[in-house]
Amino acid sequence: MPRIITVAAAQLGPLQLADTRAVAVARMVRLLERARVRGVELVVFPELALTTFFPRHYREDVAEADIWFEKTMPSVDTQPLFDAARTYGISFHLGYAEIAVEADAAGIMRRRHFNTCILVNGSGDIVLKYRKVHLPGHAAFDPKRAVQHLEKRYFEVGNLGFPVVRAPIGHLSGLNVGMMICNDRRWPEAWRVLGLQSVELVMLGYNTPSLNQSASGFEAPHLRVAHSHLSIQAGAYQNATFAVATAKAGVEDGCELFGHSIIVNPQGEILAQATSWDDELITADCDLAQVQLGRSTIFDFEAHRRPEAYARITSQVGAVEPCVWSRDLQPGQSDSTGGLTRVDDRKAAG
Ligand code: CDT
Repeated sequence: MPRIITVAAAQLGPLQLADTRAVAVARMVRLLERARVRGVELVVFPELALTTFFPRHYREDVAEADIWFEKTMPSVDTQPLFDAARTYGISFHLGYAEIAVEADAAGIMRRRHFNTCILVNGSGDIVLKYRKVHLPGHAAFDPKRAVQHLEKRYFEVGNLGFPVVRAPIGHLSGLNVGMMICNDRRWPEAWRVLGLQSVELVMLGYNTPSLNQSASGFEAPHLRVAHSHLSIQAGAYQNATFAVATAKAGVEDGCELFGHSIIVNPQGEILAQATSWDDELITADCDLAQVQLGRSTIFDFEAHRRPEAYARITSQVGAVEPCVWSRDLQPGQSDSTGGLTRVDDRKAAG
C-alpha cells in the first residue's frame, strides 16, 4: 500500500498590529476550507500565525507584550481552527506565542514565555508541541536597527528539544513528524536531531524580513530568499525527509517579509512554491517511500556517521581560533577535535 500524503503550506499575508486574532483565525479557516477541496490531509501555518510578528515592537515593560501570547490552547479565539480540523478531518500545524505556568530549571513555578508550535490532528487532539530553540535577534532596544528583532527579550529558549512523533495523520496509520521554527532551519544540528529520529516530514513556519536590519553589512534581498531555501533544501536532503516551510509574507507594520513558502522532497527538490505575498495555499503529494533512498545509501546514519569525530558539536558553543601552523606542529596525528599535534608531544607519547 503506497504511503502518499497530500500536504499544504498555508502561507499568510501580513497581519497588522491592529488585526485581532479573530481576523487571523477566520483567514486560516478559509485556507483549511480550500485545503479540504484540494484533498489536503495536513496543513502547515506559519510561525506566530495569530498576530503580527510582534518581536519587531519594543516594549520597555515586557509584561505589556503578554497581549500577544496565548494562555490556553485552544482558546475562544482559536477554537474555530480546532472545529474546522474536526469537521474536515484535516490536521494542522500552528505557530503561536505561548505563556506556560511551569517549573523552570531551578524548580520554581512561574509564567514562562515561548515561541511555540503545535500539531493538531483531524480529531482536534494536540499530538506534538515544540518550543523554538534558536532565538535570533537581541534582548535590549538596538538604536542601530531600523526595525527591532526582540525574540531574545520576549521568549525563553525552548525546553522540549527537537521532538519527533509517529502519529496517525490523514489516512496514514503512522507518519514520523517533527518540527522546527524559523531561524532553527539555518542550523544543521536541528535537522540532524530530527533526522536521527527517522523524521519523514518536517513542519516549519517562519517570519523573515526581506532586508537584513542588523546594520552589520549588506545582504542582497534575493540572497535572503536563497539562504532560506538553501537551508531547507539541504536539511531535507541530508536527513532524507520531506519539509513543509510556510511563511508569513508581505508588508506587515511597514516591514516586508519575503514569503516564498516551499514544500521540499528528500532529494532537496522544491515541489511547490508560493508566488504571492498573500494568503496562499500550495500543495504537494508526498510519496513517503522517497525517504528510503537517502536513508539506505549516502545518509545511512548507522553505516556512516562518526560521532566520535563530532565532539565539538555538543561540547562547544562559539568558534575557537585554530592552531597556528609552524614546523613543530604536525598534521595527521590529531586528537578527536581535529587539532594539530606538537612534534614534541608526539615524541613524548612514544
Ligand atoms: N523569526 C525568525 O526567526 N526570523 C529570522 C530572522 C533573523 S533576523 C534577526 C530568520 O532566521 O529567518
